[in-house]
Amino acid sequence: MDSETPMHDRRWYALAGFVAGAAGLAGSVATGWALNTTSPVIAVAEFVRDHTPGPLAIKLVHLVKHLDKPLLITSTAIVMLALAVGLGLLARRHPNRAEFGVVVIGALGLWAVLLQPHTGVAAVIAVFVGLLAWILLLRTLVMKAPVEVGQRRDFLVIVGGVAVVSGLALWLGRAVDAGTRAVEAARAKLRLAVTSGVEPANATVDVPGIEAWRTSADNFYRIDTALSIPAIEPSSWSIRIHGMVDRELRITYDQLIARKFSEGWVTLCCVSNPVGGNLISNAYFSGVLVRDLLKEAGVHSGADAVLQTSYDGWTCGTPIGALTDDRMAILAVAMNGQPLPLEHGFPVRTVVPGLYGYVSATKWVVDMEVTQFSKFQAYWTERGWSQEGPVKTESRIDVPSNGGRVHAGSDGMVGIGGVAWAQHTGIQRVEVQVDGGPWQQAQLGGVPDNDTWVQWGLRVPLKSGSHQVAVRATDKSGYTQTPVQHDVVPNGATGWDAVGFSVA
Ligand SMILES: Nc1nc2c(c(=O)[nH]1)N[C@H]1C(S)=C(S)[C@@H](COP(=O)(O)O)O[C@H]1N2
Ligand SMILES: [Mo]
Repeated sequence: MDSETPMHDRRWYALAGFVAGAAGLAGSVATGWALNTTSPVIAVAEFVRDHTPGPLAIKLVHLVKHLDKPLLITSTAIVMLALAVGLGLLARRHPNRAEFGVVVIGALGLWAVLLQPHTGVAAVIAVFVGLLAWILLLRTLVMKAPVEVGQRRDFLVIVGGVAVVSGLALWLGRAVDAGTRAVEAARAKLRLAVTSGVEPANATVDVPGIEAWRTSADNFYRIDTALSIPAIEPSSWSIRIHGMVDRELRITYDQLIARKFSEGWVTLCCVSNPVGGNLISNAYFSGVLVRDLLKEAGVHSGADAVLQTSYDGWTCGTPIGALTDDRMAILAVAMNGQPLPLEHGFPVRTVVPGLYGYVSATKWVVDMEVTQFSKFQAYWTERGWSQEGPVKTESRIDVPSNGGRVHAGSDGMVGIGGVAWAQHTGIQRVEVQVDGGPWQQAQLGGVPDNDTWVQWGLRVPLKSGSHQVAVRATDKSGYTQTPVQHDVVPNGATGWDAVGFSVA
């Protein structure tokens, strides 16, 4: 019995440290939610995100897919909890040093919070709530740590109580989540003079299983670095256009939506979309032409870039040519006839046909600085991605799926189809190669212009057994997709998509 006591003893302190730390983190996260601000846990996770080398970040994101954000936040919390356990153990002999350790962690959290844009008093309050809860609980629990068996029950009751209160605080904070609710409500009230677009009558090729030509807002791919989605009231949004211009502009949301809207179909694509991947979507966007705004501002000669900044501090550099030529580069306020969803940039985002999202499609955009590429680095160029990111001509096979098993029709034919894109250049031709044979031209669906993807399809006679199909597109500049497989870094993947399947 006696020899066991020290061992148990340490476990109680570890538990005290864990519970105090967990309650502190919960307190700060709950306060952050309730006050619609960041919490130190998220801020530290964002710090880790911003300091992970670019190529490594991409590999990790590909490895864990859409779990990247939850995983990053969870592992940050786990590291913090491990530190909390350590401080609990330290408190057994050196309670003052342990409390000092908590203060140091709190200071680091505060520093990470202050590094984020748009942190106000609320974010600082969230840190202090967490810090206070952590220290007070550590002090209390360490004093109550059981020395004798008879005291264990009391201790566990306190620990259980703390856990319940922390859970409640998190639940309450989530429920309050005042900012997001208010913004969702403001979004629901908006009545924008926009339309939802009419799909070209022949957009859909007659091969079942090809991804829908129009992507619904719910199915639209989502890529961003935001660990918590910015909640911005339209009434508090404005954009500043400045830098190498004759007159600086500041435009509020009401001023923006009072202007003439341009509308059109645009297929957005992510530079990290691998061959055959689905980080590409097509929707009808409505907004105000950037070139009109730049004209009003009066761009100086010598400017070659616009440095865009989002509300949450993400940046990208867009060639000024793509924002001032005849393409529909807009500050978009709606997608498929509805105000942008929060996760796609509400209330205003940039959309530029022909460029990958990482150099153009700023969500929650609040600042445009007319400048020169030689004068800045943006979020992804700092991490090794190219300065310029025109979308590469590509094509994808949707059916049959790779490794799939299909049935031939009664006529012995099998449908093959997918999508091809060369935004702002246009697709001329799509060809399909079956089992290494000659290239056969596929039928193309209709498109409104060159800024969207195009469906392609054909039916081929196939005997039962296994087959291989490859696809390649040729764009209207005459370029045919190279078979050379290239990784997504630094400016987009190349290569032919191919699938193997069997016919039953
Ligand atoms: N504020 C902000 N805007 C952003 C990003 C981001 O991380 N933050 N990511 C860009 C990238 S890489 C892409 S591909 C598109 C994706 O837009 P979507 O999520 O609406 O599809 O947004 C772009 N705009
Ligand atoms: Mo992207």
